[in-house]
Amino acid sequence: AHAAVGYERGPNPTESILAATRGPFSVSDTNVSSLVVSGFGGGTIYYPTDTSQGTFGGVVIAPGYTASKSSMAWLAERLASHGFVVFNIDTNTRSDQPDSRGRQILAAADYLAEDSSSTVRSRLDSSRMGVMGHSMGGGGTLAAADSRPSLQAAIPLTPWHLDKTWGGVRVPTMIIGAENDSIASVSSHSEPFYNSLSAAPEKAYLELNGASHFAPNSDNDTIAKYAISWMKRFVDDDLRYDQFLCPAPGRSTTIEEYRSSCPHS
Ligand code: 9J3
Ligand code: ZN
Repeated sequence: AHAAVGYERGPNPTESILAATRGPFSVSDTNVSSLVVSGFGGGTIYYPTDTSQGTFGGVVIAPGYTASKSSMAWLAERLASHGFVVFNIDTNTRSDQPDSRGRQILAAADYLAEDSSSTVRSRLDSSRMGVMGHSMGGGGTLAAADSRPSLQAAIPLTPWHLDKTWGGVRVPTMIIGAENDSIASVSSHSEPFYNSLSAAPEKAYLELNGASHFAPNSDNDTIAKYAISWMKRFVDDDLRYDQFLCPAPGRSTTIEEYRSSCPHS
């Protein structure tokens, strides 16, 4: 046990709470039309209905090449149900490249903080934001973290980027790769990205056993467990989630390998 030191929201976490398809918070959502925003393609904001526990950290999620927000909706809603305001975005065009996706993630974070509805903004602590994305959206997640060190956490999912060196990133970053990814192979993408994160205060690399590039596009309890734990640990400073991150989990039916900067201080 320890004194509360961060922004803990929700009950003491357990394996079964993290394994369920929905967390403890009821979630509502609101669509943001591309016609009323600039710098990204609109999206859906998922937010906890609860107003009794204070504000929640924010998370922006971007899709991959040719994909829309529907590809990440499962994770956006699941993450929100653990106590985050989550903006699952579309990009301006489905062919936007990773650096553009990174700028769009930041534009969406700014929209969330400054221009979203009062219902959303009253629930959001905009000083605590994290970023995520799939594939080229994961490359964009690295780019966003690189250009905005005030972000609290980043999670590139089977990320794809031509730039393999991210030594400028100063944001706690968990990279989730997939062992059998033939589009963004871990040997050319996730692993060099992870190895290059020399300035990240904390980092982790989770490789999904036997998984493909598209594992992040449908319900995946392993992605959910570790992504929720990383956001809780670093967006909320919620030390109750350390138990799921450190000591690093070993190889299992779902985890091919896990590397990290444990213990996270
Ligand atoms: O966002 C992605 O799925 C990127 C992978 C890709 O298609 O890269 C080839 C140019
Ligand atoms: Zn590996």
